[in-house]
Amino acid sequence: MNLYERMEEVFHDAAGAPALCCPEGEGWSYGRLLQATERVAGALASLGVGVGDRVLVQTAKTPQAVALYLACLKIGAVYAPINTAYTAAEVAYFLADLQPALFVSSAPKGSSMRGGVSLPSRSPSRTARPRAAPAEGSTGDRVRVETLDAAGGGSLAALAARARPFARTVDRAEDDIASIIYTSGTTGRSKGAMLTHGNLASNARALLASWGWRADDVLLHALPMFHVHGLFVALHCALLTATPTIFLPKFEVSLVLRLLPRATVMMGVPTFYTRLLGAEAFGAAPCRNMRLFISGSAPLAARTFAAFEQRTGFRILERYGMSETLMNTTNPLAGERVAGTVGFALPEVEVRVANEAGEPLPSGAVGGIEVRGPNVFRGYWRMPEKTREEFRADGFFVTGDLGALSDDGRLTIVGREKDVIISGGYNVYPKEVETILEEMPEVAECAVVGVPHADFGEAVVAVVVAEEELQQARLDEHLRDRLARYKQPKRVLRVAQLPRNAMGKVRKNALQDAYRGIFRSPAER
Ligand code: MLC
Ligand code: AMP
Repeated sequence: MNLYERMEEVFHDAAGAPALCCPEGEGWSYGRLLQATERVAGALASLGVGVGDRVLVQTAKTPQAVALYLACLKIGAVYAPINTAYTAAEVAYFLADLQPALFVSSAPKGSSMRGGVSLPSRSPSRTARPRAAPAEGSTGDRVRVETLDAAGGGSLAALAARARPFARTVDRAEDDIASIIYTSGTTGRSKGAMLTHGNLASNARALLASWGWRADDVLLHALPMFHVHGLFVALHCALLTATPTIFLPKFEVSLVLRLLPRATVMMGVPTFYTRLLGAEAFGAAPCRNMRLFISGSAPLAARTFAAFEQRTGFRILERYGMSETLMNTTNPLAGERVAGTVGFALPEVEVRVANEAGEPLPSGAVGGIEVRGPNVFRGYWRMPEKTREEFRADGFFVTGDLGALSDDGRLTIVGREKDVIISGGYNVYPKEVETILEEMPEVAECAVVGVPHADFGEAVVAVVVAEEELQQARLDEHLRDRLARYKQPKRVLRVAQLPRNAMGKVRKNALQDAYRGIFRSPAER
């Protein structure tokens, strides 16, 4: 039941076929990926990483990083990737929460983490940083740190080159954990969603069938590899069929335009599509070999869907998922793709819209979206209470999204119950940003909201009560080491007081209404 066992079978059969085609540097065949995975697995084993051990990973997107993911699966370790934009203070939280056996970082040699970092306690202060440790290796409360850099080098790569290949793939049961994906928590504390080998395998099967994956498909992969979209949804489709992936380090319009003619499928967040539409050279010509454009992670605006169809002739296929459940619904490959809807439940997945008590509502009614099936995660890492709170007695998971089902089972998402901003496909939790801003002595109080933004869909805006206007330099200095750049407010607005309801709660809707035009040109307002 180890997911890697399935991959290994197809890799062997396709050893000479292209696996990861990089625009710069050499491409990797499936045979090379197989060998690299065995060597990295050997390196991990030589470091004492074994079954059930967590490996925290914050590295650039490279073929070596793919081999590291696969090696973790192979040896039964738990792969826990995190955003490369996180600061040292943010990383300290993950180290403390995950208690990993190994941290693989892209930090260059000689950086403060060389040789290991002290493991912070499980509830470090928000600003705790990993402290440099003098000696190599990890013992006791120290975490071993190895590096994997953007050029494919680093201490882990060097170890792998010398390591004895680890040939065996460790047996795993369906409900053994393969990966922990951190999703930010509404209280400001990130929660680790535990995904099992069974979750990953069943969801990949459902997607391959629903999207009619073909032996001659070529995936254009420009998503980051630390979220379920780029890592599981996209990569698994290609790996489990041993089809080639055009593997880009990041999304860049000019690179995508150049390589799109070689691809048949692309997956992206809506920002990918709005940025492509913003390029004059983009049209039907570069899409000549494409068969499918897929969008997810954030709402795809109906106007983007329409503009894309007009420019290219393609109707983007929108699907809906989340870290805790992988993919839940998809618009059909063959039937009508309706803009503004996220389609039908995937095979074996049950989706319902329910009231606050978890009672299903009739079609057309708006309520909470709940999901049950082999795709749904096992729970939050070391947070049994949080896990219990978000599951119904009958096993449905409460997603925190709001929606309605049509008579024939098509889902439309209409909003979110959870206080989260989705900016360019990244989730930003207002609470986390508010807490950090309120640490500034000049900020009496603040509220963070998402407002419409042409590029990111939503942008983070902070509304602060402060004696004086906040100096940009002070803000930058305060936020630099505490908060990943993409979470930092794109605009900070000072007000005399925040609007509150009778209960004293900040009326965030009123703030969103007041500022919904700030990123629009006067003509759009
Ligand atoms: C980058 N920046 C962002 C941002 N990404 N700001 C807000 N929101 C974002 N998403 C900021 C940087 O901090 C920097 O700020 C500036 O933009 C340029 O940085 P960059 O690295 O050059 O950005 P760019 O390459 O343009 O990235 C934009 C992007 C990227 C949209 C291509 O964010 C991206 O790849 N997003 C995909 C996220 C994703 O994979 N989500 C899936 C989650 S899984 P400054 O000020 O320093 O210039 C999930 C489940 C599901 O949701 O259903 O799939
Ligand atoms: P994450 O926690 O990063 O996995 O983000 C998951 C969230 O992204 C979901 O709960 C939704 O709110 C949102 N999401 C994913 N796909 C879509 C979509 N197609 N339309 C609207 N929201 C989406």
